[in-house]
Amino acid sequence: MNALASKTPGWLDWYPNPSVPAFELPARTVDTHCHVFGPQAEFPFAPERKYTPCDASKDQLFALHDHLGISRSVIVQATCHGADNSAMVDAVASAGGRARGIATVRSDISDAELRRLDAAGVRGVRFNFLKRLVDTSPADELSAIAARIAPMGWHIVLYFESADLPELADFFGALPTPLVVDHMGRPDVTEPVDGAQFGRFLRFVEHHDVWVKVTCPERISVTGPAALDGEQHAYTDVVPFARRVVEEFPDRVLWGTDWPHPNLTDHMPDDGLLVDFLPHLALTTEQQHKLLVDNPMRLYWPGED
Ligand code: 0GY
Repeated sequence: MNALASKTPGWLDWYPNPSVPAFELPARTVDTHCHVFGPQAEFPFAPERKYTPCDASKDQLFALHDHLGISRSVIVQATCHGADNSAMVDAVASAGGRARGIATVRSDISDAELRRLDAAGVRGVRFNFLKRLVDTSPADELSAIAARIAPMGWHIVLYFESADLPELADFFGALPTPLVVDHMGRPDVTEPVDGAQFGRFLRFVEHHDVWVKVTCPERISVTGPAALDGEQHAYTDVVPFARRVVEEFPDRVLWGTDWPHPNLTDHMPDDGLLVDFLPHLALTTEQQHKLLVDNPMRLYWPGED
């Protein structure tokens, strides 16, 4: 067997002993954005990957979910595995119907493989526009993939940065499936929440069939994990952005942990504290229930309780 690849220098491993959150998640909470990495010895990373992470296995993910009180998950193919969806599919299969998957596929994927992924619990593909993570496929290839998955009832998960929305919006708007946007479209939280950039994102959501993941305060924040004066919680600068999305689109927001938090460079969040961030962005019990249970169940387990 080949030697295992070393982690990218400076790689931050996931938080080993997360706290017990003070905020009690409602029963049937869904984590709609998490990943598995390897384990590398069993599921090697893709040669074209842009980073080599630590291992983050399905058992470690499910243990975290048990600890936090999360019932179901949506496991998003991580870019370090390229278009080899084996580790993600294996994790979904192990969850006994309580996980769904989001795959990365190339335009030459066969119909049989698409059907196999569907039967395994995959419900969408991810189109990633972050150059530090992937060499994005040409638009015509993405359109061809979209046309093939639309009849299967799948959706497209979009990962982009807010500054890139103007040039991507027409392409996104023409896609034939529901869209799910990662991490609120990565707003620049040093800009005003009422400013042009976030306004453009909110109008995009308003006018299209879009769901928004209100995720990754730890990735978006500039003020970081320390509580600021007058605020008893971390990631203070993200709150107005997340709250705005939850208030404007209560029926189209989703939440997730983003465990094992790839490519963070300055700190690794305590996943228990990420749960405790939730009541700052979804203020009412009704908003919380929609965000954590009703919305993800409708999208990923339609018709199921
Ligand atoms: C995230 C964010 C990142 C990475 C990936 O698949 C991935 O490699 O999604 C990132 O580096 O911003 O959503 O997990």
